[in-house]
Amino acid sequence: MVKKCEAFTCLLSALVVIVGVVRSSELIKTTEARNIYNIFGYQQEPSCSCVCATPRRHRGKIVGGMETQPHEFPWLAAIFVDEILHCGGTVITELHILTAAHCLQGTPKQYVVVLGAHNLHDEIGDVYMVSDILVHELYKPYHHDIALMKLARKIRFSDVVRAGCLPKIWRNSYAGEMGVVIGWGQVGESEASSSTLQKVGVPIIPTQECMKYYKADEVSNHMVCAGYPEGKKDSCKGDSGGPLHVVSDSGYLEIIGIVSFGRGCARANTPGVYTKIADYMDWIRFWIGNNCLCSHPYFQNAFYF
Ligand code: 4AZ
Repeated sequence: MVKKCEAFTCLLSALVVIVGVVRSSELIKTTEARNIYNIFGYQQEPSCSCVCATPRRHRGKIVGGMETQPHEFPWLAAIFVDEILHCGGTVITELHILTAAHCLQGTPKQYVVVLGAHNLHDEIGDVYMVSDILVHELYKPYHHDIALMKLARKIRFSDVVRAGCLPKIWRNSYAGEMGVVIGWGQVGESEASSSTLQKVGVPIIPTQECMKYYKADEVSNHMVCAGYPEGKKDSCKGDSGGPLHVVSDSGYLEIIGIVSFGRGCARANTPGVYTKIADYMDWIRFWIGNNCLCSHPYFQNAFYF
């Protein structure tokens, strides 16, 4: 009897030691992974099992743009008020839509979010009610134009509904890169909005240069500006709150801006102005709380132009 007990205790101790070794090696692996991320200057995100962005590879209105492939940008949200398109937005967690503060000046029950849509007239996508609105506490036109919507129920992810990738590494400037902006907004300054989703490429210019085209207190370093000197291609009314993308080093689309404002649309020497998301990542992380952001894909060949 005594001997049996000793054997059992031995077995138990051995089990405890084995479990301990396995768990501590897992801990070392995680710590190493963290250190590798830190060496390359990556932010450590609490990431979900999901991967953001899309494996779709399409070559490529908004103003001066072209129709997207259906569901080419499955992170785009259409925000409606009284059944009229009000703004765009981006799915960033299974409960949150990132958009512009100037899009959310009402109460949650006024807004309806539609996901997985392409032609807003033909078919309607998945419909979500809004339970909460979080507008940046320092928002005043045109500054800190960023807000989150919390949906009343979790998003059902699918082939046509998935989260977008937010900036992974903080960047001072995106000047010289081609931005891709999308939306169902007006296809000209005095024209109607588009029923099908449009995309357009707009070159990102230095924010210092952009300040010359606007009044002194309108443009800040927390903004990204994009447009051709001759105008012609731009975001417009109705595109507000939607995403501005660049192709990341690994080839997938990274969402770096939120359509914010401009003087008219597609005018010469009048770039479109976007909220620079990289400057607000801590604000976003704080308000999404325990809801994680999807991991970034390792590599993707994307052809967008
Ligand atoms: C707007 O009124 C608006 N050209 C959005 C973007 C731009 C201009 C106006 C940028 O919502």
